[in-house]
Amino acid sequence: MKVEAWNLGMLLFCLSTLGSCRSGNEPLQSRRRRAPDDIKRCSYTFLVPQQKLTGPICASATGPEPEKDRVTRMDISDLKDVLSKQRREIETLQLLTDVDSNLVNEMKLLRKESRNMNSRVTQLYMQLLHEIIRKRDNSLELVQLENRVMNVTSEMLRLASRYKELELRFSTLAGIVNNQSVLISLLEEHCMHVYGRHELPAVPPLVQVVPETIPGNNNRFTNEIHREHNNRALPRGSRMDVPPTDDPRAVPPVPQGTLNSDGPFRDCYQVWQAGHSTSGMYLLKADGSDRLIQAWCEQGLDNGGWTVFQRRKDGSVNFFRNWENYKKGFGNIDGEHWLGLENIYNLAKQGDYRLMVELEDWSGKKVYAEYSSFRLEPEIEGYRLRLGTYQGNAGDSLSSHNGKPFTTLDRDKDSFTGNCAHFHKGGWWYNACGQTNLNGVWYPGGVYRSKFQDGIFWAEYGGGFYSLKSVRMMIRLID
Ligand SMILES: [Ca+2]
Repeated sequence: MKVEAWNLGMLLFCLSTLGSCRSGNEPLQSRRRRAPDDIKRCSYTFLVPQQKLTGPICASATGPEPEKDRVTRMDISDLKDVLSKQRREIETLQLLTDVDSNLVNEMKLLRKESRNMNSRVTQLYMQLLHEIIRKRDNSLELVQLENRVMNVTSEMLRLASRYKELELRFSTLAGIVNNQSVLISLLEEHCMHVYGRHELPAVPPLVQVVPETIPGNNNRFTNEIHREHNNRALPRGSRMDVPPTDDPRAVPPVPQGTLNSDGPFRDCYQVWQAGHSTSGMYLLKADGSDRLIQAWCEQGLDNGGWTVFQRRKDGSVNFFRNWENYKKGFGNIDGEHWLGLENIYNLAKQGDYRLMVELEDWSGKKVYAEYSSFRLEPEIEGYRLRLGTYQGNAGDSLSSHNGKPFTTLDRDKDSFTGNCAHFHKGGWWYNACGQTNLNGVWYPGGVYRSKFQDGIFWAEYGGGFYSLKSVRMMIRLID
């Protein structure tokens, strides 16, 4: 029996009985040939086909044929070979797969690294950008600085040129002032001849009409030039606009700042000893006086303890006043003021005092004149001035006034034939008339133009026609 192809699950059933053995697929001729030998035998043969066998498989009722068995084994062997080969291929593929997996991991790592590198590159780029911007800003600042330096330089040059112009104008005007003084004298002499008058009102001699040295080289203007450039009005108390005053409202000095609640003290030295180291207004009551007064104590100068009795600083107070005003005092304690002759007399008679005169010119420079002792005689003696010896850097312009009584507009006690207070526009211890008056007219700008020397002048420092910017007179008990 020969089968060309086998299907899975196919079963060949051969049944042999007496006289017959049949198979559905057996050829009829074969059956006929075997009939006499197999008549009393019956056998069953089951053939189970193997999967995927391509070659022919033969079966026989007489047992397996040796040739056919060998073919089957070879096939099996072949199949095993094929299987083995396929297994190797699978293993190879497995290896390749592993390799691929490793490659994939490496690729992932590389991608991650690449991302990190990108991030780093971005960061570096930002840093670079920032650096470029910063350098550009620095360059701009440098350019601006250079521009400012150039502007300042050009401004300096402009000011230097302006200064030279002004110096030239000053020289011209100083010459005019001198010429006018001479001219005035000539005119007065001429008038005397023309009108047959042999006596003219006496005029006090002038001191240093135009000083050789003027304080503060930066302010060589006359007050007239100053007004011209600053469009300012005439100074207060000048001859033209302010007459002498005896305004009672300004008597005594009016306090405007904050008054220290402690006190009263006998003077600012006692204030200082009591531990008050701040300059300001304090209540004083001199020994032997029944009057309480307010005064400015200067605690920041030369160990403190200075009682200020006169101050000029801005022209805010008119000093062209009568005897009663000068006796009681006027002005504002924290500004321009005169403490009053009677108060100064009472304070200074309490002990041994020294006097400090502080002067400031229009360039801001301060100088001082100090006198080793200071006191006044009583009113009946006209508050005569008693001074000790001078020391300082302002020059001594006050010693020539030593021993002189006080003169005001309405009480002439000076050595001059006329009234010095009239010419100098303020009460003072005049001689005839003298080297200084710190109660004159406050002229802004320094050098001023006037027929008489009526500014705030100190002949030794600036001459008679230089009006100081600020002055103070103060006394302190000698330790
Ligand atoms: Ca006189």
